[in-house]
Amino acid sequence: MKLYTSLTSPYGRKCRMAAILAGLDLDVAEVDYKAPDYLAINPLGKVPALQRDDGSLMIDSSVIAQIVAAAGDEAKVYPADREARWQAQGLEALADGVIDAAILAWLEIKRPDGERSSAWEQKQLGKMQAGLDAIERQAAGFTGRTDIGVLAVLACVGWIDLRGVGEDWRTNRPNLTAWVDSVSNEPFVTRTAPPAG
Ligand SMILES: N[C@@H](CCC(=O)N[C@@H](CS)C(=O)NCC(=O)O)C(=O)O
Repeated sequence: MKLYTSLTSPYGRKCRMAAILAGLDLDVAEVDYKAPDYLAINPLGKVPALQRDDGSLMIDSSVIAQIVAAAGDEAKVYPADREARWQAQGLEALADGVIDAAILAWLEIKRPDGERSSAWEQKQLGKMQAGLDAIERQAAGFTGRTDIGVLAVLACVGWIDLRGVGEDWRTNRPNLTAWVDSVSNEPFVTRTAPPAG
């Protein structure tokens, strides 16, 4: 299996963290999703994408993470208990939604003056903040967890820090802040951190 991703992609990072926790030595190919030759691999031009050993390509991080984890110690990332798994995947969807909104806000902020919609930017920042508030309400229960939900949360706040989108996510989110700090030296966090700069 080969994972095509950029090293700054939060969705790709979630898959890379899942691989480490499942004990898999995943082949990671760094790609520029804007490069024309990458479109020949993934016509949508998005990362991550997973090339499986049979040559087939799978897209979307929520699918890729499941395939990757299933090749190793799956229970580290996807709880065997059905309800716990649904809860973890629900949290993943929430954190991915926060990333989606944060990326849309960031892209808007980068647009040249005159093309930029302040209303759109504020709408996406509002979704991002509301999603982070919802994550904060669950964060007291994150201790000891390594499932796909908390991995998505880590990828999410890591990307927001990288790009500096909106006000600091730590403000008024003590539980999330304390938990993120508590896992910051774990190998699955440090080995997947986006390159600085
Ligand atoms: N839902 C997708 C989102 C993937 C995505 O949007 N990735 C970004 C990079 S972080 C991308 O490829 N953007 C390029 C584009 O949309 O053209 C997933 O979870 O994999």
